[in-house]
Amino acid sequence: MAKIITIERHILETQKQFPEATGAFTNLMYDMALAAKIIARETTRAGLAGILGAADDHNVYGEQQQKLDVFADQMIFKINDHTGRLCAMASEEHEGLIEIPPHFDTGKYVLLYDPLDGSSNIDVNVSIGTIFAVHRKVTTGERGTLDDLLQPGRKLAAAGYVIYGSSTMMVYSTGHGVHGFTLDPGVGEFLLSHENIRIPPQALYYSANQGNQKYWTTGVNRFIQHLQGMEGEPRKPLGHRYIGSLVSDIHRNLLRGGIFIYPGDLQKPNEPYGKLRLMFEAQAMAFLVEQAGGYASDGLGSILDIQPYSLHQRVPLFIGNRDLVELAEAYIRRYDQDWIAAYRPFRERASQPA
Ligand code: P6P
Repeated sequence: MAKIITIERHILETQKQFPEATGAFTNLMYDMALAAKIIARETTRAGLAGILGAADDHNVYGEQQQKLDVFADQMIFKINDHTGRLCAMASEEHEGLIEIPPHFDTGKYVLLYDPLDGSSNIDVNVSIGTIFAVHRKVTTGERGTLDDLLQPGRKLAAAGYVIYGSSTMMVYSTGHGVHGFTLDPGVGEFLLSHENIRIPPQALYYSANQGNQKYWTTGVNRFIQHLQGMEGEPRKPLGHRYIGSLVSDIHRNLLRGGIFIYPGDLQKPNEPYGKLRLMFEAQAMAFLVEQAGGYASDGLGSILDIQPYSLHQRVPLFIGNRDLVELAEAYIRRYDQDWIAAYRPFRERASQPA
């Protein structure tokens, strides 16, 4: 019979090999696993809310029915605010830093999270996800500050995502490989199902919203046509798969090989940076994909090397098989100097004098 490995056992076993992986990670990952189980339960019921929820939009427990992303956001905060492991948090649903309540102890990590990414897909029963990232505290005060949150992805202590799909999976890394756990609802435990995920060397898919094609830059357009076997070096065309839920698209490409792109464009010349958020989506996914042997870029260079200047800053994202992401960079360097000139100041803002 195969070994039954829970998240706790897996981290304890990892700890033996890497002493610096402290017990705090076990607890932090468990906190996120608990949040995932509770959110999973709510997402599977979401479609029923209208039926089960009373006319005054209270659910069967008499609780005020909340939008699922608000519920997820509050759930993650409440599970983490009192543990003494964190000195600050930040959420895609909140404009600024989220303080640890003054009556709780603080710790040496900060948590950044997108509580329910792709939540517009809930009503049509498409899988959605939670994304989270953990940085180490770098400031000396007791409570965290923006400097503890706005760190480059290269410094991440851990990151992960939960995918609420045909099954609920939690995928995370503490810097020693990427590992996937599948929720056994009967036991209420996440069990190791995908140890040491490595992106397959041959990509099968590309993921892009073709509806934006008219706005894509020349380099991006020619890169996509190359993936379709119609431009540049002859190649077998890649299949096109696009769910419109970042976690689902990247998870599939991680397991099967592929590239996801959400490029910047010049539709609005003063907003050349695309749609996805660096601190709540791109950094965590870039950390995970690089840990699995892939690569993530904003078109100019690694997402993990970007020094953030704002919690909600947006970045273009090319993520997946390294050879394809680097090819995208080459197409952009060759054909998109005008876009690069418009975007570069945003990428380098943090290093400019305030
Ligand atoms: P579009 C969901 O809203 C999201 O933030 C990601 O999960 C997803 O990859 C992207 O936006 C989809 O954006 O413009 O293609 O609908």
